[in-house]
Amino acid sequence: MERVIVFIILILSSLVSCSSGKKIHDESVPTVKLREFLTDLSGRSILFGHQDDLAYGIGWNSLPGESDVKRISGSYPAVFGWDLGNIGDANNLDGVPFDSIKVYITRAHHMGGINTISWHARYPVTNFDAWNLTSIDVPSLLPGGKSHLQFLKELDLVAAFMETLIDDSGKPIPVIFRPWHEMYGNWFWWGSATCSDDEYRQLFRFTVDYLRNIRGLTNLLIAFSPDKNFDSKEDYLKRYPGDDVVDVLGLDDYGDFKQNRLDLIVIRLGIVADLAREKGKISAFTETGSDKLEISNWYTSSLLQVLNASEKTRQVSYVMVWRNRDLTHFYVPFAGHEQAEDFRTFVNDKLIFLLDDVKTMKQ
Ligand code: BMA
Repeated sequence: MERVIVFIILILSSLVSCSSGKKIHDESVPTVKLREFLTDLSGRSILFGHQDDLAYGIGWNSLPGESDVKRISGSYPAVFGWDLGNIGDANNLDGVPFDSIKVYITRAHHMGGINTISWHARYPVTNFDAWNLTSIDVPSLLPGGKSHLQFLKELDLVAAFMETLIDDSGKPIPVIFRPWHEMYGNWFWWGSATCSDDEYRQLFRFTVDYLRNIRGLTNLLIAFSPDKNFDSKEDYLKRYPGDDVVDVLGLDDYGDFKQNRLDLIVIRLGIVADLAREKGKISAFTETGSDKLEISNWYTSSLLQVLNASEKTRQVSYVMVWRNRDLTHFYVPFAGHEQAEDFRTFVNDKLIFLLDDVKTMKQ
């Protein structure tokens, strides 16, 4: 009897601490260490990341061990970005086989890296790509809507992919999932042109609820990553789906660099950092870059300047640049590129951490 009472008390007290929002340190939850690592890092160093880093680069594709960041700096990046666009096909929207993405994610995890996954989702009803705004009806995807089952099919594909991310000892690999990004812009079907704020929040909340509570995934930290179209905390939060479904507050910003408005990026990262601190969340510069490195010495003259601008910008836990597709679309310099040395200067800065720096905790 006594045992039963103790058991009941334990259950009740755990329910109380859950409902009061207290974070419980439970090592069996796959995301616990990742969350703690990123939180501890904040204000000390900023991890550097690269989209599709292990999959291909300038002049190579599917070469085991290769990485454009490693080629030019000697180390892999600390953060590895991947995308689930065209899930259900053999290859993702940028031609990377999903089976290979799983291998890369596992490899990156075993090397001590962090994986983040975006989703340039096709519209589930027409299968048109993420940028096609024809016949969009977001409420029809939500529970009770006429296309809800088609949306569930897509989410099931995402869940099935996430479920297969298992490390060599059989444990789920934690990843930062970043769905429905750049939602204040008007270029994606979940953006401002075709989806209201309220519909957006429902779409986001349903996605996370389904993956975590219906499909039971325990390995996802969820990132909310607006584009640059906000000027205040209130603007940033217009589509915020809620503290209970978001772990990482992000920013995707390319345009302010292009227009040489470093001041605006500093303000926007400051808003993200303030909100992250108030809410007890992680902040990240989830996507950025200068395509073809058209901005001279972009890494030290632009990116490092904004990251190092203030105590707030230094709170950012990682920064990730986009992919190196080919000579007409790349963000990390390759051997012989005139900004190769500038990139090395950037990564040698004590604020910036590549994978080797995480291992040695560079001073
Ligand atoms: C864009 C470009 C596209 C790509 C898309 C999704 O920024 O790189 O070529 O298909 O991202 O990765």
